[in-house]
Amino acid sequence: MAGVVEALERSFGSRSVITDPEIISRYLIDWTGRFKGDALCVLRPVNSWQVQRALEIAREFHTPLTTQGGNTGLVGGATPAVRGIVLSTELLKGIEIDAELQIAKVGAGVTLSELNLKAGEAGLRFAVDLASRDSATMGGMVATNAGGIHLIRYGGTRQQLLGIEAVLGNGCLITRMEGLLKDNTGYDWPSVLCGSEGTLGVITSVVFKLTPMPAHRSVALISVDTIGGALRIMTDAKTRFSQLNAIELMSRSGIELVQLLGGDRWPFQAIGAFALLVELSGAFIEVEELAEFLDSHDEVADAALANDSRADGLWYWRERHTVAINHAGIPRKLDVSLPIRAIPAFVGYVNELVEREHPEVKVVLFGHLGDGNIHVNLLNVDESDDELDHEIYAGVASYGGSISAEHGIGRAKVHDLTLTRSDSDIESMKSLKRALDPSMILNPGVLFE
Ligand code: 2HG
Ligand code: ZN
Repeated sequence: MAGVVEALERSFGSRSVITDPEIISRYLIDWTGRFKGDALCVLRPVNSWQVQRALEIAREFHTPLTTQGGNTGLVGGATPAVRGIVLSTELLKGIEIDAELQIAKVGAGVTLSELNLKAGEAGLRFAVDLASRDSATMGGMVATNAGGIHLIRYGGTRQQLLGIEAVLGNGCLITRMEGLLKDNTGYDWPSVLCGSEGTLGVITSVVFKLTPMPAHRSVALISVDTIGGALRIMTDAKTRFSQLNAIELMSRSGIELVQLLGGDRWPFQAIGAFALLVELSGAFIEVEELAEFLDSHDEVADAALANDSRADGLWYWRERHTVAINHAGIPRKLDVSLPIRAIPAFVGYVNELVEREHPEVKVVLFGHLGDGNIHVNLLNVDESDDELDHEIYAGVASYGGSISAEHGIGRAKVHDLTLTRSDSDIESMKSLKRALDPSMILNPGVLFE
């Protein structure tokens, strides 16, 4: 590894290669504060040629290279597990909107908000949305196949992806930036790289489908006493409303933490065991139908409705969860998905397990109920104690779920991958890794042990 920083400086100039410990410290810790790392330097390339050259140097000096976008991933996938180079995509900017084709070509370092600001000028938007929109980058969203709050309607990031430019670990620059809606010419690199968590290559640009910006939005915040009741409201809403955009779940412990932030006031007298947030959006406003639906539903304990720009006030309660949890401590984040029918049993399993074996642990359950994705957050867990995580993941596997719904495996879940992936499955993924990253320098410690 000796000499790698000097080699990078010779190629890129010393201003692009950051070694100042104070400046690089922010690249070495994840958003939750749980994952930490170290680096020889942070490199900020401005184009794909520079990325290619950086990988060449990393290979030559056998130096690990971890790619980092907005650093909002929650499984440690962008925090270096091994001391090497951190390649930040933050200068890979550039947004081209084609309003006629409704597509966008964007640099990997463009944030979701930046893309939406530009797409909005043409009356369009990117269909995937998430609370970290001001920091999350499009390259990172592709690398993790981010899901977000609109998945029930539009699918996740993979479903929006039409093209990619990336430098693979073997040094090859792959360019598929035509943005065609149909293109069956061999292995689909966009799909292969989407969700690969930086282990196969460095994504430099992407092409996405865009979707028309809805003219209206109606949102309901609903208090519910049981998780079974929440599921019944959801099933009925799915059959009733064609403009359904999101069905999100919260529970009392999370709402209480958001309340501690001291912002808005909870709109109901008491905080019920669970709350749902339902959003409809599209060309016409459906607030009366929504009100009538909620009035007539037995499971609704309380409900508040808001339209258009006022809807953000209700979203506040859902979107502040991650920040509120971070305020309370360093959380364990178990992002899992389950067959929707199994959710009540799973919620019961988690609560009973914690009460029985780890009463000191605070459980915060929330997530994207509409697609079966529950974010199990655990507070007050000893740093070195992974037992509870494993038991919950084992429960997820026994209910036929997945140990990662939308955040990826990162460093957090490498030991649990075998719960839901067979040996031959993992071995085949490793063969792909060896073929595309033969020097094994990309994101070591991520995805595989
Ligand atoms: C969300 O849905 C994100 O808000 C973050 O996926 C989830 O903080 C979490 O556990
Ligand atoms: Zn989520």
